[in-house]
Amino acid sequence: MARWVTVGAAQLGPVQRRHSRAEVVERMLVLLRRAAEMGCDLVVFPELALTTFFPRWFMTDQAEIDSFFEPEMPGPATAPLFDEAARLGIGFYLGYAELATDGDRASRYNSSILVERDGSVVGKYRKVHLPGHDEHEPRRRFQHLEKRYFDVGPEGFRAFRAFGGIVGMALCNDRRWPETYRLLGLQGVELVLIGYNTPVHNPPAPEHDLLGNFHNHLVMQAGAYQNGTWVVGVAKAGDEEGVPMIGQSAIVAPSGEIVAQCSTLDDELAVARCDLDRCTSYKTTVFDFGRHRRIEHYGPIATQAAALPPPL
Ligand code: ING
Repeated sequence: MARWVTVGAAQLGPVQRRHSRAEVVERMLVLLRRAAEMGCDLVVFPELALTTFFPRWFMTDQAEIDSFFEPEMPGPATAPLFDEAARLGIGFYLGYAELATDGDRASRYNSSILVERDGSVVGKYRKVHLPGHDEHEPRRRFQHLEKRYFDVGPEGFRAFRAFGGIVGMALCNDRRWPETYRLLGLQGVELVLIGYNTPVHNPPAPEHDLLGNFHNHLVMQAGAYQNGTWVVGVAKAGDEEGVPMIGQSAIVAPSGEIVAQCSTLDDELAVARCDLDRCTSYKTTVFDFGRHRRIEHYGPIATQAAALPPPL
């Protein structure tokens, strides 16, 4: 028996600072309608899909910074996306900058939301692994100030029942950390959705640049196989404000094989029919955690709360 979910990886090309949310949502609606024609149940959009990747700039004016955030989801600019998706009977994952207020206290997260086919909100994720730096580093060709503009997500990694299976979310740098997949894997996850904005050049380690696309797929393929789950990684790609970003959005099977991939740096939809039951042959054999995983024998490091590597 199979549990089919037809998934569309809805890669976006560059979003420039001059592009309005309405223009971006219009581009997303084109991909959503194409996904409907191709029988998709679920469409995955990138991280921070609604605006340009603003952490590339050092800003001090809070009003300017907050212009990149969404105080409500859906809001006026995104309601058309929610409405059309519900009309088409398609669920979606959307990455966006969340401005959350609790009384007079404001928190700012790099977030994603998961919406079911009936338009109901299944869950929200707030990014844990914030890369980059928090102070201006003028020697860099561009900044990466996620640590400055976002708070660390307090809820961690949660899996949700949706689309006939168990679905988890992550964002961009999260995909590089094995803990992301394992914490979802320990919840039985069968489909991990990850939007990303990844510059080709990483200023602290230019020697890695040539391997950017390799590392992108390496981490998602490993995470998929080692936890017996589908993984969908979706880029905002191309040259944004003079900063080239990788594409190669991909749908990865629990075997670790890439079954669909984007091949441009523009708006592009890659589609795959995903049988969630393909997770079973990994979760019940090589990665049967109950039978084979021995955390009680991994030594003291495994049980320490903050297992930090020794300083270099
Ligand atoms: N971006 C990047 C990512 O983890 C990065 C940061 C770039 C890390 C290049 C390593 C190399 O894909 C975000 N937004 O996390």
